[in-house]
Amino acid sequence: MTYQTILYELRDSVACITLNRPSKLNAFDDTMIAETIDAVRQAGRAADVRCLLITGAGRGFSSGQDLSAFVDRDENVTVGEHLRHGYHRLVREMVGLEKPIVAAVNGVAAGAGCGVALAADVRVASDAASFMLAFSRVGLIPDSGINWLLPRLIGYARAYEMAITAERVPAARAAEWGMVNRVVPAAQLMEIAWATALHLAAGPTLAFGLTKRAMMHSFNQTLEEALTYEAYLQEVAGRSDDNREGVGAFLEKREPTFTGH
Ligand code: LHQ
Repeated sequence: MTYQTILYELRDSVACITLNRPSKLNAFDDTMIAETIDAVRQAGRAADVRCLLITGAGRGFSSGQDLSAFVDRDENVTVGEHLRHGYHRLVREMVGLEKPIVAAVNGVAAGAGCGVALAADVRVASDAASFMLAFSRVGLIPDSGINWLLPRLIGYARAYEMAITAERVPAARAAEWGMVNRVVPAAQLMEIAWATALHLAAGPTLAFGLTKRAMMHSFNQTLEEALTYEAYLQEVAGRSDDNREGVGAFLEKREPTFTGH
């Protein structure tokens, strides 16, 4: 698929998606939603991709739904259908992707753009970035999985307050709250985000994928269920080349070379 609204680049086992509608702070129109879903799927299917990096072109990460495109939409499509057909599929693809996703949050992440950032696994934010649940400004509730993802990251009180005030939360406060993993100077963001993604891509990525599955499943499990599932997944990891390599490297006092198998 040739993309019009995103860039897709592959470098040393890292696929990078750049949301690319900078004049609208990378607001999502239907094309950008469809292309981002397709690119995440492509990264999932490609055996040579072991980590996904996602960022925005220009000064924003994403300002969420393109409101002008939404006003001009086919009126037979309800908001619920728009979500089910678009953002829900995107969030499911990201959360279900058994490869780590690094979001390089370069600027404002608002509305559904915040949801996309939250659906990544590791957020590296520029000191110029901010997070905003813009929904209530247009009389809506948070969507794109935010009601599920955000209280789990920062707790109900902060998440609910972000939703009802729609205030911009600067990167430093977001880090303090546990919404981002680290904040870096804007000028170094992409260098650090690429280094993070390349480092992860050289790791035991089968185990990284299984860890994501175990932790995501745990949210809906009892301790007993989580222990059972964890033992099952560890059987899978325990049969991997990476497990053999990791143990061998430790005993031989050398650096391991992981393949993701
Ligand atoms: C935009 C947008 C935008 C279009 C900036 N659309 N043009 C799901 C299902 C169904 C329905 C609706 O929504 C959803 C999910 C959602 O995401 S709802 C929330 C939608 N997003 C928003 O409400 C955020 C709207 N944007 C803003 O409040 C501001 O742009 C923020 C605070 C993000 C950034 O402010 P500034 O840094 O001051 O930038 P700006 O406002 O000047 O924006 C730059 C340009 O981008 C500007 O265009 P212009 O032609 O005047 O230069 C904006 O109109 C355009 N833009 N966001 N979402």
